[in-house]
Amino acid sequence: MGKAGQKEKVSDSFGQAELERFMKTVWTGHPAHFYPSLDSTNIRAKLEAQNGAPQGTLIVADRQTAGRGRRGRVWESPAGVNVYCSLLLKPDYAPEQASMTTLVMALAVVDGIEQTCGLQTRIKWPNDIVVGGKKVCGILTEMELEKTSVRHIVIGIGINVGRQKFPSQLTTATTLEAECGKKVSRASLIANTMRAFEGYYADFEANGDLSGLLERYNKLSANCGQKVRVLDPQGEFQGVALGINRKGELQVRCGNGSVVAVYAGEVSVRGIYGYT
Ligand code: BT5
Repeated sequence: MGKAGQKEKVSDSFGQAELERFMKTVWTGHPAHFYPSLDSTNIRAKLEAQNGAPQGTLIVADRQTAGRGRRGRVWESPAGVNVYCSLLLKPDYAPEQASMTTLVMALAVVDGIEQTCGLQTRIKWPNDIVVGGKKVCGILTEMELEKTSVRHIVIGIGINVGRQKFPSQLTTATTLEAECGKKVSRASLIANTMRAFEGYYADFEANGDLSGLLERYNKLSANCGQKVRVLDPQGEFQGVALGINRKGELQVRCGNGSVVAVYAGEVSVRGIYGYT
C-alpha cells in the first residue's frame, strides 16, 4: 500500500487531522505522519531518517504488527486503543549521551499523561512508566552511528491507553483508562508528551547531561529507596537504588556499602517488590 493511502484516520478521534490539530509544539511532530498499521514505528522512523527526514519527524501508528521492546522482546500493539509513536532526533552529541534521551522522554511521558488525564505515574528506570506497580508505557531508544558520531536517534514510545485484554502471561501491564476511569484522547496525549519533551530536551541539550533534570527525575522515580536486583551480564547483584546521576546511571548501594553506577545500556534492573 502506498504511503499516501495509509494516512487515513481510524476513528473520529485519532488520525492525521487530529494529530495536526492537537500538536502545539515548536519542532517535535513537524511533520507528524499517521498510519493505521505499521510493522514498527521505530523501523519506519529509521527508514524516514535514511530518506532525509528532518529532526522532529514523528511517526504514529494505530497498530503495530511487529512492535518491539528491548533486546528483541515483543511489544503488544493491538489496534484502536494505544499510542505507538517514534520521534526522530538528529543531534550532534556523542553516542554516550544518546541513552540519556530515554530518560528525558520518560519525564515527558509522565507530564504528558498527567496533563491529559490527571494521572500521576512514576518512572521505573530506565524506560518504563508505571502506575500502581504496573507498566503503562515502555520506551525504546535506538541510534545509528556514523563512524564515532551519532547519525540519528529514534525514541519509540508505547502507551497503553484504552481498556483491553492483555495476553494471560502479561500480568504486569495496565492502561491509562483503567487507572483513571475516563476516556483519554490519544492525539492529545501524544501532543502533550511532545510539548513536554521539547522543554526537557532543551535543558538536556544546554547542559549536555541530565544535571538540570536530576531532581525531577529522582522525585518521579519508582526505584529510589527501593531494593533492586541488577541483572548484569557479568552476574546478578542486589542493592538499594539511590537515584540517577547526571549521566543517567542508576546509583545502587550494595550490601557491602559500596555504590555502583549502573549504565542503562548494559543491564536490566528489576524491582523485587512485586513488579518484575
Ligand atoms: C520496552 O521494552 O518497554 C520498550 C517498548 C517500546 C514500544 C514502542 S511502541 C512504538 C515503538 N515501536 C516499537 O516497535 N517499539 C516502540 P522492554 O523494557 O524490553 O519491555 C518489554 C516487555 O514489556 C515485554 O517482554 C513484556 O513483558 C512487556 N510488554 C509487552 N507489551 C506490553 C504492553 N503493551 N504493555 C505493558 N507491558 C508490555
